Amino acid sequence: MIKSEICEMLGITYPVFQGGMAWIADGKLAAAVSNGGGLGIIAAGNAPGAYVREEIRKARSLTDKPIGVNIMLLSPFVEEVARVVAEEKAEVVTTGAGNPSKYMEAWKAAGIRVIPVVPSVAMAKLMTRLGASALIAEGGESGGHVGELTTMVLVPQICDATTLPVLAAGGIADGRGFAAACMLGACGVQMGTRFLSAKECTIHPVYKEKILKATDLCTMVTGKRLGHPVRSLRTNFARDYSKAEYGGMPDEELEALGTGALRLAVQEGDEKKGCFLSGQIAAMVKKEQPAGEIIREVMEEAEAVLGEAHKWVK
Ligand code: TUI
Repeated sequence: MIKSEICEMLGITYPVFQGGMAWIADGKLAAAVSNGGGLGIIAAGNAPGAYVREEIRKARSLTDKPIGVNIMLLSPFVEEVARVVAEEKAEVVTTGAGNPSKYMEAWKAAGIRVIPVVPSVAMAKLMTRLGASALIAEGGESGGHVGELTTMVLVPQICDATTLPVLAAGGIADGRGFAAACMLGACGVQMGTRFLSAKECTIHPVYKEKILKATDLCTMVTGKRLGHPVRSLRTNFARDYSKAEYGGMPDEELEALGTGALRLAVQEGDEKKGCFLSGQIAAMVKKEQPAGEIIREVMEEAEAVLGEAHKWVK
């Protein structure tokens, strides 16, 4: 059985986090992942504090295992959500899309483990100095907001820059990816796209179907011009957005085009106006299954792959 320092630190069975996907990762999905032995993470996204509190309580009613909350630092509600997680005493806070420095003292004082996503060595060093418990090194293969570097390049550099445990994210959806992450120095992984296929993941059936039918070149990055590059499925909407982006549409109009697009994908399965966030690994997500089964399958395959690793040494 694969165990690592992050399991002991957090009291989880497997070193697998479920990504904090906005509009998607609710209390139900997070509880299913935590019950499956990983760390389930509720996404605050752009939602107000009251929503986050409700989802934490929902998760608590479904599991007695540790749970996390992901705070998207560009959210207009970031201040109140930061207070809610401290009040509700989530075991873990992960952060994305920015620098969480100003909240860290309060979270740590509330006994919360802070595990930021870091897209660069400089951010890894800063977070280490400020008392993060671990780091998530997320490469640009991931869905949603993406940094510059790939997982292959980012993970070993982050591992060299910190003494903290590092989880790898971006482009990981099976045991081979898990094993590769370990070889790069990570002690666990975070997966988002793979959990889109979980039975307990309540995205619109159109969204789930699109993930299950995805092929290798099925994603693209839009939004670079406004400073927030986002990876999503290559739909007509994404293509049109990209054309508008490079065709000189004014910033305000472009912003309006993207507003609400994620909700339309997740809740309505809207193929015309929805933005279906997805990582590049979607093509390897093949069937719907319970979250606990996903975790077991990934860990079993990882064990087999890591067990065979000696074959390379003659
Ligand atoms: O955050 C994510 N993925 C996301 S957030 C999101 S919602 C959104 N919608 C529209 C525009 C922007 C966001 C959808 N998907 N992943 C974690 C992540 N964090 N990836 C990269 C980063 C990151 C980037 C810059 C973390 C820190 C950072 O710091 C920059 C600085 O110096 O402040």
